[in-house]
Amino acid sequence: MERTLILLKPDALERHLAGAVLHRFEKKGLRIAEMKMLRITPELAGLHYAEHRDKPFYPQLEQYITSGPIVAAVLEGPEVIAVVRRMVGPTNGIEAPAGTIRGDYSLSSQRNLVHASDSPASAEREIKIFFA
Ligand code: FUP
Repeated sequence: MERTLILLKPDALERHLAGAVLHRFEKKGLRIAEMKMLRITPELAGLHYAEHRDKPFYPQLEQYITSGPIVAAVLEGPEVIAVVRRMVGPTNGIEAPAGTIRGDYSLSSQRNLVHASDSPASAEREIKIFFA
Protein backbone atom coordinates (compact mmCIF):
# COMPACT_ATOMS: atom_id res chain seq x y z
CA MET A 1 0.00 0.00 0.00
CA GLU A 2 1.41 3.39 -1.02
CA ARG A 3 1.65 6.50 1.21
CA THR A 4 1.69 10.22 0.43
CA LEU A 5 2.07 13.44 2.42
CA ILE A 6 -0.56 16.13 2.31
CA LEU A 7 -0.48 19.53 3.97
CA LEU A 8 -3.64 21.53 4.57
CA LYS A 9 -2.08 24.96 4.17
CA PRO A 10 -2.86 28.10 6.22
CA ASP A 11 -5.62 29.27 3.84
CA ALA A 12 -7.47 25.95 4.26
CA LEU A 13 -7.59 26.46 8.03
CA GLU A 14 -8.33 30.20 7.83
CA ARG A 15 -11.25 29.50 5.51
CA HIS A 16 -12.54 26.60 7.64
CA LEU A 17 -12.10 24.20 4.72
CA ALA A 18 -9.81 21.65 6.43
CA GLY A 19 -12.71 19.30 7.11
CA ALA A 20 -14.16 19.67 3.60
CA VAL A 21 -10.79 18.85 2.00
CA LEU A 22 -10.11 15.89 4.30
CA HIS A 23 -13.63 14.63 3.72
CA ARG A 24 -12.94 14.33 -0.01
CA PHE A 25 -9.94 12.11 0.62
CA GLU A 26 -11.89 9.99 3.09
CA LYS A 27 -14.87 9.67 0.72
CA LYS A 28 -12.48 8.52 -2.01
CA GLY A 29 -11.60 5.60 0.28
CA LEU A 30 -8.14 6.71 1.37
CA ARG A 31 -7.01 6.04 4.92
CA ILE A 32 -5.61 8.74 7.20
CA ALA A 33 -2.54 6.95 8.57
CA GLU A 34 -1.04 9.92 10.48
CA MET A 35 -2.21 13.46 11.18
CA LYS A 36 -1.12 16.47 13.25
CA MET A 37 -1.52 20.24 13.43
CA LEU A 38 1.60 22.40 13.55
CA ARG A 39 3.06 25.77 12.67
CA ILE A 40 5.74 25.61 9.95
CA THR A 41 8.94 27.50 10.87
CA PRO A 42 11.09 29.21 8.20
CA GLU A 43 13.65 26.39 8.64
CA LEU A 44 11.01 23.71 8.05
CA ALA A 45 9.66 25.65 5.05
CA GLY A 46 13.17 25.69 3.54
CA LEU A 47 13.49 21.93 3.98
CA HIS A 48 10.07 21.10 2.60
CA TYR A 49 10.30 23.50 -0.35
CA ALA A 50 14.03 22.85 -1.01
CA GLU A 51 13.45 22.72 -4.78
CA HIS A 52 11.85 26.20 -4.73
CA ARG A 53 14.32 27.97 -2.43
CA ASP A 54 16.02 29.87 -5.23
CA LYS A 55 12.82 30.79 -7.10
CA PRO A 56 11.68 34.42 -7.17
CA PHE A 57 8.40 33.52 -5.44
CA TYR A 58 10.09 31.75 -2.50
CA PRO A 59 10.12 34.66 0.01
CA GLN A 60 6.35 35.10 -0.45
CA LEU A 61 5.82 31.33 -0.31
CA GLU A 62 7.72 31.14 2.98
CA GLN A 63 5.77 34.06 4.42
CA TYR A 64 2.48 32.41 3.49
CA ILE A 65 3.26 28.85 4.60
CA THR A 66 4.50 30.11 8.01
CA SER A 67 1.56 32.53 8.46
CA GLY A 68 -0.69 30.21 10.45
CA PRO A 69 -1.21 26.63 11.56
CA ILE A 70 -1.32 23.80 9.05
CA VAL A 71 -2.41 20.17 9.22
CA ALA A 72 0.04 17.52 8.00
CA ALA A 73 -1.26 14.04 7.23
CA VAL A 74 -0.12 10.81 5.66
CA LEU A 75 -2.72 9.23 3.38
CA GLU A 76 -2.62 5.59 2.43
CA GLY A 77 -4.19 3.68 -0.46
CA PRO A 78 -3.48 2.07 -3.82
CA GLU A 79 -1.53 4.46 -6.09
CA VAL A 80 -2.35 7.17 -3.56
CA ILE A 81 0.36 9.58 -4.79
CA ALA A 82 -1.16 9.86 -8.28
CA VAL A 83 -4.75 9.62 -7.02
CA VAL A 84 -4.28 12.52 -4.59
CA ARG A 85 -2.43 14.68 -7.15
CA ARG A 86 -5.35 14.27 -9.55
CA MET A 87 -7.85 15.13 -6.81
CA VAL A 88 -5.82 18.25 -5.83
CA GLY A 89 -5.46 19.53 -9.42
CA PRO A 90 -2.98 21.92 -11.07
CA THR A 91 -1.08 24.50 -8.97
CA ASN A 92 -3.06 27.54 -10.12
CA GLY A 93 -6.64 27.52 -8.85
CA ILE A 94 -7.72 29.73 -11.77
CA GLU A 95 -6.66 27.03 -14.23
CA ALA A 96 -7.54 23.98 -12.12
CA PRO A 97 -10.61 22.16 -13.48
CA ALA A 98 -13.87 22.14 -11.55
CA GLY A 99 -14.12 18.94 -9.57
CA THR A 100 -10.56 19.21 -8.30
CA ILE A 101 -9.94 20.65 -4.84
CA ARG A 102 -8.05 23.68 -6.16
CA GLY A 103 -10.53 24.07 -9.01
CA ASP A 104 -13.44 24.15 -6.60
CA TYR A 105 -11.94 26.27 -3.80
CA SER A 106 -8.99 28.39 -5.02
CA LEU A 107 -8.34 31.37 -7.29
CA SER A 108 -4.60 31.55 -6.66
CA SER A 109 -1.31 29.81 -7.46
CA GLN A 110 -0.11 30.41 -3.91
CA ARG A 111 -3.17 30.15 -1.69
CA ASN A 112 -4.14 26.80 -3.14
CA LEU A 113 -5.20 25.00 0.05
CA VAL A 114 -3.30 21.77 -0.15
CA HIS A 115 0.12 20.32 -0.83
CA ALA A 116 0.51 16.74 -2.05
CA SER A 117 3.72 14.81 -2.76
CA ASP A 118 4.37 14.53 -6.51
CA SER A 119 6.36 11.27 -6.70
CA PRO A 120 7.36 8.25 -4.61
CA ALA A 121 10.75 9.87 -3.90
CA SER A 122 9.08 13.13 -2.76
CA ALA A 123 6.58 11.24 -0.62
CA GLU A 124 9.34 9.36 1.16
CA ARG A 125 11.38 12.54 1.71
CA GLU A 126 8.41 14.66 2.84
CA ILE A 127 6.88 12.06 5.16
CA LYS A 128 10.25 11.88 6.96
CA ILE A 129 10.29 15.67 7.37
CA PHE A 130 6.88 15.83 9.04
CA PHE A 131 6.64 12.41 10.72
CA ALA A 132 10.21 11.56 11.74
P1 FUP B 1 2.24 21.86 -6.64
O1 FUP B 1 3.09 20.64 -6.85
O2 FUP B 1 1.07 21.96 -7.55
O3 FUP B 1 1.89 22.09 -5.18
O4 FUP B 1 3.13 23.11 -7.06
P2 FUP B 1 4.70 23.40 -7.05
O5 FUP B 1 5.47 22.31 -6.37
O6 FUP B 1 5.10 23.78 -8.44
O7 FUP B 1 4.76 24.69 -6.15
C1 FUP B 1 4.68 24.58 -4.75
C2 FUP B 1 4.08 25.81 -4.19
O8 FUP B 1 4.81 26.95 -4.56
C3 FUP B 1 2.68 26.06 -4.66
F1 FUP B 1 1.77 25.31 -4.04
C4 FUP B 1 2.55 27.52 -4.36
C5 FUP B 1 3.92 28.04 -4.63
N1 FUP B 1 4.01 28.72 -5.95
C6 FUP B 1 3.84 30.07 -5.97
O9 FUP B 1 3.62 30.69 -4.93
N2 FUP B 1 3.93 30.70 -7.18
C7 FUP B 1 4.17 30.03 -8.34
O10 FUP B 1 4.25 30.65 -9.39
C8 FUP B 1 4.33 28.63 -8.28
C9 FUP B 1 4.25 28.00 -7.08
